[in-house]
Amino acid sequence: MAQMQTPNVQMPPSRAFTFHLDFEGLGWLTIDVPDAPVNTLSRETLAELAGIVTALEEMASSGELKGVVLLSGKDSGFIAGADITEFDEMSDPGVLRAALDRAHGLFDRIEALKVPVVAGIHGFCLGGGLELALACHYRVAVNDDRTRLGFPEVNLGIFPGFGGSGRSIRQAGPVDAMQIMLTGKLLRASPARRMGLVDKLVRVRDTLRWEARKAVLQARKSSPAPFTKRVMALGPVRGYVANKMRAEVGRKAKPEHYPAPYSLIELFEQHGDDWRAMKRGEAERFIPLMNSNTSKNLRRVFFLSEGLKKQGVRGKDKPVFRRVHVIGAGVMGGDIAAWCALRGMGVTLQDLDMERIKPALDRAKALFRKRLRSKTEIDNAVARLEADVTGKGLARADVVIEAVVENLEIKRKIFAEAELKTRPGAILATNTSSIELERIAENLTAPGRLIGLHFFNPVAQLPLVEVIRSRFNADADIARGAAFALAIGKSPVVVKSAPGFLVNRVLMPYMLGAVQRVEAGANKEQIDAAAVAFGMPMGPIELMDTVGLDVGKSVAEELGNPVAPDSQFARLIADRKLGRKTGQGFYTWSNGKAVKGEVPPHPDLAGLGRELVQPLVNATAVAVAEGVVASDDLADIGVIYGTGFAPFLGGPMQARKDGRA
Ligand code: T1G
Repeated sequence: MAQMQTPNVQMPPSRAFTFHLDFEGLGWLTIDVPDAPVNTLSRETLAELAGIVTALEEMASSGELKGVVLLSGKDSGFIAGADITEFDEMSDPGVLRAALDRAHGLFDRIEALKVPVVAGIHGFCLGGGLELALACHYRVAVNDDRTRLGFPEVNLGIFPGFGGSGRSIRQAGPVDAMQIMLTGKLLRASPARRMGLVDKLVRVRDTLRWEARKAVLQARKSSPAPFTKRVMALGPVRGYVANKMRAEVGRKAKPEHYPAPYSLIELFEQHGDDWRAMKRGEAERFIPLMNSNTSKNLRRVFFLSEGLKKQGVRGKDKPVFRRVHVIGAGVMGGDIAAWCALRGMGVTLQDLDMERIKPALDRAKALFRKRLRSKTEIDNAVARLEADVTGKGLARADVVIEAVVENLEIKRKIFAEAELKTRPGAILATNTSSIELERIAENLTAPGRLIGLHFFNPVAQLPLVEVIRSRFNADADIARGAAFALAIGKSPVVVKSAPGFLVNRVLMPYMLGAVQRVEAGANKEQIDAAAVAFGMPMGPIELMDTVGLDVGKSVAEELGNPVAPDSQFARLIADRKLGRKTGQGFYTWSNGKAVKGEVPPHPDLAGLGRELVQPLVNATAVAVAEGVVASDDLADIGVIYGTGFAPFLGGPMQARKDGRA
């Protein structure tokens, strides 16, 4: 370790930064925001950095300073971005503009320092953190599985506001840079290096310092993107590229719902060939976006999702889960087993014979190939998922998840056996979507061991797991269930054991209401288009076909809304036209897609959509009132994560409060 020198220039006091000058004249600047799990750039932290940069400028001028290395002192990573908790208090455009101008000025000064400034990156380097790294002259990153770089701002209804729009284009070229800003996609170190956002990779964090030191002493500078990339932002090509980006974004988000990506594309269209102009143009667009309803709601959704992480058991009592035994190798059981194996668990998948288990293993392999990069990782995941016809995995399991047919007697039998064969601390969980837990658990010796872990189809896409609580469960049973859901990267929402729990309970009236309109002669394409115009990810009729009309019927009956025997719905079921899985339901399905006709014109499609979701909003309010879910916030995040309900509206309860649903 280089011994420390006392700089001739006095460093200002700082809570978030430490600095020392070594015998070679290298300044080692470490950010470690106190009492926080991750580093974020609050106004206070940025003000401290500004004072430090003033001292660095003086030391560089005096020749005392040969270069600066910026590192993070946190294990979690480099910097997670600007401090989102401050955004609501900066709603005044003048306050926000001044804050942005200060940040821009500060980052410009860092870039203008007369000595090399090198960023050493490990773990998260996101948003404003990546923008700060891009203002440095050179970037070294640890090439391991924890390093992630990116601009998640678009998930908050904004886009990079500290100069990152221009600097990322300068480094990565317009197409790649815009792609990661428009999608919020996070990059591992190696792709970030290929893209030009990072200059050098090291294998482990310990060598960051060494490599960064070399970069300073050799005065290495990052190269801007080559002309072959930059050409995509020149002249008429830029307009063409901008339209392609607009079309791509339009496939997932409407401008009236999510203005940020469209505003960023306009900024690119205006200044994409001049990164400094791009950077200068950020603030006037950033400010209205930050104050938009969409951004306020998306920030709330972010903090609600962060709050879900606290539902598990944390700290020293945090349980460790290694082995999962899944009973039932159907679509849900197989996909739950595959997901657990993907997330590192050892999994045994039980069913009556190999013929039933093999399709699930095949689907799992396809998921591993899609989500994992190297052959080794794929092979390891495959090895973690074992067929288990005899159920030998029960005895070693930390968690048992039953996902068999919705038959009460079969479930009771399964748990009666599981209770005897599993270790006392093992979690017993059912993935039932409709049977109240009490009826499954009541004959067990320890009924409190049984909880619900209700996953959503497709398991690999939908983050929500409803952790179902029966009257037999203690808080600890539920906390362990939530901890397991978090351990496999899911978002747990605790829900009381009541018909339909939360998501099915609110979805069903919405879907059945739409079906009734179609039965009364409404056009199904128009109904679905209206729901999407409102902000749902998919229309209710297409959703019913996707879920399966037979499943819809059984959940409807469970909720006391039986399907009328003389209805088109009942006739479709009678004819085994069950939706996507049989190729025919309300729609004809081809290659997994609903074949849709033209949407008849409607004077206020979004207004019709708002009418359609009323049953969903009302059912959510009733679920909260009945204590099925503990609060409006948990209902909102649960419905957003379980149904894709318009995140830009903040969920059904927030939308109702805002008079938008
Ligand atoms: N601001 C404030 N708090 C933050 C934060 C942020 N940017 N990022 C994380 N936290 C808090 C989080 O609420 C939680 O707090 C703790 O830190 C993280 O613990 C100008 C404007 C980084 C992937 O959007 O995605 O930069 O609940 O358990 O699971 O262009 O946090 O513990 O009290 O979540 O390992 C852009 C958001 C900001 C990143 C870590 N950056 N953060 O997840 O840890 S906008 C983001 C995350 C911006 C500039 C713009 C995740 C994480 P608490 P954790 P984790």
